Amino acid sequence: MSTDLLYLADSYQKRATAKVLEIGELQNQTFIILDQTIFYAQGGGQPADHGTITGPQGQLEVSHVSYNGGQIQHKGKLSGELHVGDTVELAIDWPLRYTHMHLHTAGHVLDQAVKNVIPGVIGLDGNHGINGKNYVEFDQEITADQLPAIQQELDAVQTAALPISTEMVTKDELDERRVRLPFDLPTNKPLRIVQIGEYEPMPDGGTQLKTTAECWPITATQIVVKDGHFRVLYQVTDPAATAESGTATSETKTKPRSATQTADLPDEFTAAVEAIRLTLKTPQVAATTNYFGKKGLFSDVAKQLKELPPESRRSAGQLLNQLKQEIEQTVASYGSNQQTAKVDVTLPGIKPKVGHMHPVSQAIAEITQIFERVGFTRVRYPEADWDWYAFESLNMPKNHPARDEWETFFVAAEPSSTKGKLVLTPHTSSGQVREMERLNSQPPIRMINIARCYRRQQDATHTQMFHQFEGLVVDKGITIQHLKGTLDYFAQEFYGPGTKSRIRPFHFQFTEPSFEVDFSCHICGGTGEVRRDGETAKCRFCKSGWHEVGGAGMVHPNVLKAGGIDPEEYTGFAFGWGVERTYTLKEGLNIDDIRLLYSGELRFLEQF
Ligand code: FA5
Repeated sequence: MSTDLLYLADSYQKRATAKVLEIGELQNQTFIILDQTIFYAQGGGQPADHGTITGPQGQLEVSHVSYNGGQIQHKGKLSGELHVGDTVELAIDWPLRYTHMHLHTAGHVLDQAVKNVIPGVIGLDGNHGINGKNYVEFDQEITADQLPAIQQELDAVQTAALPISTEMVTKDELDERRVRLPFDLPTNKPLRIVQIGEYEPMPDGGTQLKTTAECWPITATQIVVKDGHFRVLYQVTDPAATAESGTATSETKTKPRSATQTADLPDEFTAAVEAIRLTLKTPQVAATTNYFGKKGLFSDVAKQLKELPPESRRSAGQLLNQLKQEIEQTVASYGSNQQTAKVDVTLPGIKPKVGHMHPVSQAIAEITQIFERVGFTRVRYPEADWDWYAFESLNMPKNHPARDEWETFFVAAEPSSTKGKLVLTPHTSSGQVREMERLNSQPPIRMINIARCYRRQQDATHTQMFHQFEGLVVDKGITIQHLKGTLDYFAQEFYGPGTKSRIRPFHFQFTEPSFEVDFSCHICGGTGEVRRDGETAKCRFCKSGWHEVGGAGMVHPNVLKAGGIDPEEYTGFAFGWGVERTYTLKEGLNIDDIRLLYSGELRFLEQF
């Protein structure tokens, strides 16, 4: 019988009752298997929980928990007796677990922050506190000068107060939902996905916080290259502990002081030492914990010394001396460990006002995910770019009348001798030739370029600054069918099943043939008619059954040539739509003036 993992449904459960299924001895320790548990078994980069399992005649001090073929082994020191069939009370060491949750969620937030800075990067692995190491490992090069940008994204995700939700899934459901699996999934554990806000869901079996607003501040500290992969190291800082001591961070409290001290020590010993270090983080916990008494935490771990192999004892002794000093210094700085902090628990709490991502940012995140799931790479190009990229390379030579429609803002800057004047990009099509250049004119290209655009326009459906998203696919044998398939896919993913796309002939200089793209209206289901007061009436939302969102077409041979690609060998399609326009057509939004999105009116924005 496998152990029911209660922590998967509720990471905040601190106590539970369970039945003992099996008891045994392993490496001088007792292990217990239960029918259900709140103890997290070490894995996925998250350390095991500690705590107690108490029965009618005895108690197990749990110092390690591991996953063993569907069953959870709770290992530790038994005092008294426990028997198969006993009903036992489980209590986890909550401050330790809560710190692990902060480290774990921070790892996921960091993963997303790095993806926001470096489109297309893949997270390969992570460690969130085991042996005091906190990092997320990526496949692509990340340099130290990208740390400030990563930090900015980390701060933004936290300020946005994004909800963190989890959901149990089967392997087939993961495939159906096209969840990207960057690493081999364990086949012997239940599968769960975690989702932060609208970001791409990730497979995850650990314990998570409920919102990014709850996260302790996260700092990306360093980039380390390991076996050709790039690790972003991070730490979290408990604001309560910092306020008291000015120094407490996951790094200072969980990182072993020197690699030589822990290299040859068993994981369980270093994990026990790290667990004690974590208790030092929170003043209330450190001030009330028994470290040196008979059943004290330090005394307990010190007793393990004689059970270690002789060659490890020297470094274990050094580590214990260091830990002892840390405990003494910390406890002295927090006051006597007999004194509890004076807190008036009757005072009402102050509920901080939390924000969320702007609706346009939410839409951008969702659009990005939809395209990334089918192999597109998100890119960004300059907002102020040369005339060559915005017009000339797109088959719109100087003085061509087609340029008028883009009502362009010119930048008062020195023109480039080869690429012309500097303009505020009036459309994301300016990224097409840049993407071809980035890939050294070597298809396949699957680009999704989402960026701010600028035009001298202002009314209920136009703003001077707006966003577009541009798709560009170039490869051998690309046809209109691929374009139509992509449009249908996006329509159903963004607006829901049943939404259809339609293309109508149009003209753009940079595509041939060119189309305008419409999506069917969700109110009338594409018919243009609704039943009102028992009568058939015109749908007021679309008036025709369809909404126009932007343009598309097959990439013009001259554009391919401008990007150094042979149009005889390759073909491609492109599309470019307004983010605001596409978003406001979503069911239930009822936004009839897109200028409201940029009004800064909180009463409006708080609704999304
Ligand atoms: C273009 O900008 C083309 N670059 C699209 C394209 C790309 C065609 C690739 C073919 C291949 P257009 O000017 O129609 O096309 O703009 C596309 C969409 O951007 C519009 O349908 C609208 O949704 C949005 N848009 C344009 N101007 C504004 C504006 N001032 N405010 C808000 N949205 C705008």
